[in-house]
Amino acid sequence: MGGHGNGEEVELLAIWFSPYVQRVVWALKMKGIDYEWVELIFRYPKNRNPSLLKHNPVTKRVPVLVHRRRPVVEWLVIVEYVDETWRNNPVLPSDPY
Ligand SMILES: N[C@@H](CCC(=O)N[C@@H](CS)C(=O)NCC(=O)O)C(=O)O
Repeated sequence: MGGHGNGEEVELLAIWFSPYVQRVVWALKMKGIDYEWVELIFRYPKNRNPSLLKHNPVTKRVPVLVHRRRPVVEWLVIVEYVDETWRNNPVLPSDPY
């Protein structure tokens, strides 16, 4: 079951140590979007997550944002997508402390 951004299903295919993934996490947080974190295992390349192969078969890299079952890839594209899709959501001020 995915998280819900404005009542819509949102999943983030991710690995915890990726700086590219973290940039997307910040964008989603700043827009107040709920999402499901889908942690992938990259240790065994031949056994990649089927969800990743399905949603990003060309580069097979994360982050991949899956919104309404449609994938968006490349972190900068995803950040733009989040900004434009939830345009009416205020950007939450970040607290540095
Ligand atoms: N150009 C991609 C880079 C993403 C990327 O390199 N992700 C790494 C994790 S930091 C990855 O998925 N590596 C898996 C692999 O190369 O097999 C973006 O902008 O999102």
